[in-house]
Parts: sequence; C-alpha cells; structure tokens
Amino acid sequence: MTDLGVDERIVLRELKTELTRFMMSYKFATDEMMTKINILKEEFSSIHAYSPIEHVSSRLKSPEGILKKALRSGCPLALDEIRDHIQDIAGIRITCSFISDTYRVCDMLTSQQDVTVLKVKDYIASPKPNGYKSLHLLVAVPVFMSDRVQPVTVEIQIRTIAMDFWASLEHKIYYKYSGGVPAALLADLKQAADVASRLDVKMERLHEQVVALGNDRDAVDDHVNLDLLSQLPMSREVLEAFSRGPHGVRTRQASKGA
Ligand code: 0O2
Repeated sequence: MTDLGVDERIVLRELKTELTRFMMSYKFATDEMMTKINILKEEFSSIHAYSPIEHVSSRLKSPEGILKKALRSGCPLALDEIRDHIQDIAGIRITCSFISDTYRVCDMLTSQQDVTVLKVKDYIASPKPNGYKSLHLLVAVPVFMSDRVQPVTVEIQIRTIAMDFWASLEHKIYYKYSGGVPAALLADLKQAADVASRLDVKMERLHEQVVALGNDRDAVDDHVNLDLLSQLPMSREVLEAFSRGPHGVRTRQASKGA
C-alpha cells in the first residue's frame, strides 16, 4: 500500500467522520423506534396483562453490507444517494402471537405523530408465491442531532411467531443453496408455509374465544382490580387514600365497607 499524502489523509478522516455520523443517525432512529415499541409492549403487559408484541429485535447493516448492496443495485457511492435508495439499513423485527395483533401493532406505530409512513407492503394479505408472509413498513423518524434534524428511514417487519419460524428456516435454506433451492425442497417449504398459515388462523379463533370469555367476566366485574395494580411500587394505603378522594374510584373493598 502506498503512503498517503497529507491531503488524502485529511479527506479520508473527514469521510470517516461523515460515515460515522451517517451510521449513528440509523442507530439513533432504531433506538427511537425501539423505545416506542417497548413503551407499547410495557404498557400492554402492565395495564392489560397481555401484550400484542411477543418479541422485538433490531439490526443495523454494516458499512460493508451497505457498500455491497450499493454496488449490487447500482446506487452511486454518495451518502445522500445511499440514504435515498437503500432503505433497510436500520431494521426492526416484531413478532406477535396473533395475526390481528400484527395489524394492531402496525396501526399503533403508524398513527404516532412523528412517524412518517413511506411504504407499507402487506405480505400477510398477499403472501409471496413461496409462502412468505409478513407486514413490511418503511417509516421515517426525525433524529434530533446537535446541528440538524435528520429524517431517517427504518424498515419494520411485523409477523406472527409461526410466520417468523417459517421465514427464518426458509432464509437459512435459501442462503445454504445460494438461491438455487431444489424444487422438492421449495414444494416442502410451501407446504410448511400453508400449515403455519392454518395454525395462525386456528390460534386466532381460539384467542377470540378466550377474549370473549374475558369480556363477559369484565361486564360483571366493573370494580377497579387492586390486585393488578399491585404490580406497581405503590402501597395499599396510597391507593385507598386515592380511592376515598373527591374523584376517587370505588374499590371492591371500599364498596363492601360502604
Ligand atoms: P435480509 O438478509 O433479511 O436483510 P423492493 O425492492 O422493496 O420491492 P425488497 O428490497 O426485496 O423489495 O424488499 P421486501 O420485499 O420488502 O423484502 C425485504 C426483506 O424482507 C428481506 O430483506 C427479507 O428480510 C424479508 N423477505 C422478503 N422476502 C422474503 C422471503 O421470501 N423469505 C424470507 N425468509 N424473507 C423475505 P433481504 O435484504 O432480502 O434479506
């Protein structure tokens, strides 16, 4: 390798700073979206004792991965061009138990004021010919940095546990055969996707029955349930004091004593 001149070293250093800033913006956007998703997850788990979000993970494409994708797709090697054309640099995957939950989570995220929806691809309603199912969202979130506000694109995949199980195996097989998967294996995979799809429908029906049972019980019991709230670090005395206040709720115990 030839020694670099002073000018070249300065240019390279500046480029490294810009590339680092570029990568950081995607990390911050991922962090912002992950915070939003984790807030929903925690809110559901503590208030409703059930969360439509089972699991969430994120990944950032490496600079090498971005370079490879840019070269493969003919995208000019300029950061602005890459920002516009490569849209899966920041990726988040959410798994849900039920199909209805995937749409529910999608609605809760896309209706947030600072989330701009760029594209929605519904591979659940219209699966790919190989059987792939998932809800794909491309969103932009504003990242507030010291000298600018940068809208950054994040790809979000939302799917059920069954869809995720199928997709991860299919992905492994696809890469093992470098795309040339034998026809018999493709047919087996398609069959497995159909089985997973039927399982999702069955689980959704069971879930609806369980929810209906829960609603009946709620209709009879319209008192505030102190046992659920006890998950919060709050003493019973505090809760009862609030329940006796001018706008207080009447707990089951308070009504019995009345
Ligand atoms: P990796 O390794 O997971 O990152 P587009 O140009 O937008 O129409 P594109 O870019 O293929 O098409 O986007 P699409 O269809 O939304 O797919 C993006 C990602 O979805 C893929 O990223 C996969 O993660 C996943 N995906 C799409 N189709 C399939 C499939 O048939 N099987 C599996 N297992 N995953 C799929 P990458 O970059 O291809 O892969």
